[in-house]
Amino acid sequence: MVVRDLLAGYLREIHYWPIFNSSTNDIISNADLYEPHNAFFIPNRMGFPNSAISLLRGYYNLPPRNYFNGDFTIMTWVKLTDSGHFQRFIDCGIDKYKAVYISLSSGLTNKPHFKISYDSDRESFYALVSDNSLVIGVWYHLTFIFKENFGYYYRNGVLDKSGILDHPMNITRTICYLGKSQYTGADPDISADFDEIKIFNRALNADEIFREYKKPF
Ligand SMILES: [Ca+2]
Repeated sequence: MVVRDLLAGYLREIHYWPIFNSSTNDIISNADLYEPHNAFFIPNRMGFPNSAISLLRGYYNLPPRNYFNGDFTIMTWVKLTDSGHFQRFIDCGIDKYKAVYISLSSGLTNKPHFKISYDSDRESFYALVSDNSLVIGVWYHLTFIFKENFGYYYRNGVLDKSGILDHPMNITRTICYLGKSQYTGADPDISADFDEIKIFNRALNADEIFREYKKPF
């Protein structure tokens, strides 16, 4: 039962960056994080050495892939270590108006902000903005979902916010960052620690998200 569930869960992930043994490789699809800037390996939240990454106004690149092409789920463990104007978790597209981007702060509020811009020369009208600030120095499990025109944001396995979002384009995303904005100059690189980053090519349900949150690693 447990083995079958684990295997089924594993197979539904399309990208998984567990961060361990000083590696930022994607162990499912080889979309290895590369060219780190101001990035360091640190103990994860359980104290295992070299099992999480710390970005201090830093970022990684993600290789070109079609990461988001319909319903999707992206999740991570994250701990903010400083505030920053729209500092990014992920910013991934072909230019800044054709991108999926998730900030861990709307403005300087530390309230997560989720937006998908589609095939235009301006930002999407729609955005999902949490009403609840993340506390600096606290680990959270955050999940962002797109499903049939709606976005959903879960914090520690519990739904925090939902609302209309634009669709992601079905494209190979050639400009893709962990921790960096395409609005260079306006938004600083992030100061945060990350661990256990996963992307699924479908919308996980509430039970599945809670199980991910409860996984002991
Ligand atoms: Ca890890």
